[in-house]
Amino acid sequence: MKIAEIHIYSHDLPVKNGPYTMAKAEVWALDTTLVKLVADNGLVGWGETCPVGPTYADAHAAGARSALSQMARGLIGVEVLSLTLHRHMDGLLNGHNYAKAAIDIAAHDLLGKHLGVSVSALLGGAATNSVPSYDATGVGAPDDIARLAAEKRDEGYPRLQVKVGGRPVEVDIETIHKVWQVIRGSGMRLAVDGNRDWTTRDALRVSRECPEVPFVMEQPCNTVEDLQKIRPQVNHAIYMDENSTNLNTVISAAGTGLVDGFGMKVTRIGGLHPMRAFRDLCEARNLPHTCDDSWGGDIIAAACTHIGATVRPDLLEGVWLAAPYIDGNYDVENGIRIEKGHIVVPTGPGLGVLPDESVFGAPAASF
Ligand code: 0XW
Ligand code: MG
Repeated sequence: MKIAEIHIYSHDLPVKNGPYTMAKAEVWALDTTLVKLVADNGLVGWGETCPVGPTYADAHAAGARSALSQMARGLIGVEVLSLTLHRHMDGLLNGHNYAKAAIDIAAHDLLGKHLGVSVSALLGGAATNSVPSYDATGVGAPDDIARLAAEKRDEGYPRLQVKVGGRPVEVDIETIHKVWQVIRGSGMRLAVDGNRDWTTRDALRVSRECPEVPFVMEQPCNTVEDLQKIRPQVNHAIYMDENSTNLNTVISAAGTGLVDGFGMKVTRIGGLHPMRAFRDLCEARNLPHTCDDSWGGDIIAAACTHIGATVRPDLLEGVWLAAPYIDGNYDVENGIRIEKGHIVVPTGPGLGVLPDESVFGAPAASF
């Protein structure tokens, strides 16, 4: 089965009850990119990539479409096999994992449909039919975030990620204490995500002033060097998110014991093929991790859910989706939904989600 056509779409996703606020970004609407691969046997596969604004990572919406257009002609006629496709893409364009991920996801969708199996089966087999999600609060006032924590606890979320940074660190410390008062004893796990904003001075202070709160410190500072500096000095577990840009960084971070786990994005690492290797490396080192993406609709949500379902359950920190911030679904019947803090794994074939493509309008480019 070979790639016969590639269509690239752009679609606007306004943030429900926006904005969504992180330390380094405030977003009101996201511009997602969808890829439709048509195979020479007529089968169709879908992929998606949606950077959460232009400052969260080395990624932006127009960049995704531009990188996809750069590679598209060279991918026509290539066999739909994930390793083959990745080697081809790397021969056409250096880097730009987040764009390559859309092709990779569409190829997995196509392969699953071709073989009549779900993407989780292709990825080694689902360990569960329902994966845990987690709620990620925006950056907000301590009392508001504590109120939200109580709501999410009662809704059934097993984990909460509180966003911090971009303001005096005292307010972050107050937020952490107030949230812990609310969720303590409930079994809800807590991550505190600085989204690269804290200085190492701030991170050390937070760890020192919250000794009784067992949170995971997620991407507190900007660089790997910052993490190396605070690592021997903090009492909290450290997870790497934004810095884990490819398998090479992951191998170094895991192999040197720099981190205790990862917040991982399927598109940042390049799609489901590298994500599978990431999953296996983490399992070999007993490192927990998430299987998220930064934003996007049903297609990327299905991809995250399928890979999440294959992770050894005690190592899966959760699958974060933008679904609660998006009105409607691309696939009204089988669209991905979070209920009681969990997501039902689609049964397939492929991703198990069939978008109504009239929602996306005419393609931005076709090859
Ligand atoms: C909470 N997320 C998974 C969603 C936003 O894109 C940011 C991200 C993170 O953990 O940094
Ligand atoms: Mg994060």
